[in-house]
Amino acid sequence: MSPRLTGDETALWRAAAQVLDDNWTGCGTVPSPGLYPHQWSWDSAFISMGLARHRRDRAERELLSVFRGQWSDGLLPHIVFNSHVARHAYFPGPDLWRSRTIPGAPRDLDTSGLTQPPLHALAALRLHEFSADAERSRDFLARIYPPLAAQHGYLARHRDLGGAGLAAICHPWESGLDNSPVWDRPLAALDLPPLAYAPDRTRRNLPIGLVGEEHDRYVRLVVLLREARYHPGHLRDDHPFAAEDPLFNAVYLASAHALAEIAEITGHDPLPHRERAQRIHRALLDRLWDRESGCFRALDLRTGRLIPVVTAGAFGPLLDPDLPGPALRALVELLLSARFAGAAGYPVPTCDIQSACFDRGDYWRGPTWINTNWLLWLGATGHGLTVVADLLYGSTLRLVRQSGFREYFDPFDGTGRGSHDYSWSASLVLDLLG
Ligand code: 9WN
Repeated sequence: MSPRLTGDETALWRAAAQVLDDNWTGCGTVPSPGLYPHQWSWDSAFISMGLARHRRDRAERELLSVFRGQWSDGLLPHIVFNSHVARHAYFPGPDLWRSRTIPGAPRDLDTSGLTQPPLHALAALRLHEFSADAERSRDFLARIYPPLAAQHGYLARHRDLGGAGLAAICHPWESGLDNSPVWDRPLAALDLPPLAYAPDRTRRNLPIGLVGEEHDRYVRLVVLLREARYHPGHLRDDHPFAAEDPLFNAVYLASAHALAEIAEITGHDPLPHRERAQRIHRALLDRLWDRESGCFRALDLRTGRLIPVVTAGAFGPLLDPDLPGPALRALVELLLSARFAGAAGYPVPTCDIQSACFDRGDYWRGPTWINTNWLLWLGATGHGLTVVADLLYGSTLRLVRQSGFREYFDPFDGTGRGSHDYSWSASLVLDLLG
């Protein structure tokens, strides 16, 4: 804990640290005690950065343990299932994915067959930057470099479906922003045959908005992937959902830069990572920048069109250190406009407030989340946008002071929603407080 903290900040810091202690399972951290009882990939990356300020050894274990689930082709699954948790505690559990039947997937544990935004290299480098023991930290980087490089190799080899250097996602869950209105159209275009299972519409472990036909479509996409044995050829040629998302790719880009630095520190060749970062940078601008609306949008690879709705994902490329001035200025203008900053005093909501899809209470369709605001804060800080960064910093802390470490928040009055004691909300507050 930094000695510079005020009394009020110290109390907040302690409360956040307590959440992480309570959600620690012995080798990793659950996103939330009841709702998400396994280990999620990008959650662990966010969580490790808070742990770095609190329990350094756990921060490293958190990141390493998520890589236990990595497949031999480099795929880093978005869920690593805890075998001590009842199989029905979370749906979809291991029975939907059947990962152990797939050659190259781990034999000794169950995983999903999808990935999530590849934030891990960025997290690993941040752990190193805030380490008090440089030598030990270099050993950690040396250990985690090969799986990180394999993760990026997988994305470049098997997910560059558009051929320009971006990684495509094949399921809304891969975006991390599951029911974002961005995915409404591609999901609606999906054929939904009669279900082969009886959905439990009353399931308590599904967040609001995920119960119903939308969730059936999520499951349908998984069944298609599983039937194709998660084969890269299926993703390229047949899978009905394929999109290039600006937030996913901005995280990929920031992590590619981080990986180049890690390569240098650990005596590997940084050049391939730098070249990859350059390609992602170019492709983001060439393919996802929409000059007319002055922001980034997701590209539906199945229709070849940019998806019209503007969400918090549009600001993801603030994480690009080489973002050209005009694009940077346009993003800041949009961020501070009534469409995103209309919610006075609270951080950025997940959807354009003026869009017909906006819903202040529904998960990723409007509410404010700590992780997206932390990413924007990091991007703004990197560009020296101190006013924007300070706004995001102050309003994020205000939110958790008011409502605690909730999963998400009403963007107009800050009311907490979803699960309590949500790990990344706590962890990123530790990172902000420093
Ligand atoms: C599906 C764990 C995860 C986060 C995602 C968030 C939510 C899962 C769900 O919870 O997704 O992966 O059941 O809705 O959308 O970003 O990683 O916290």
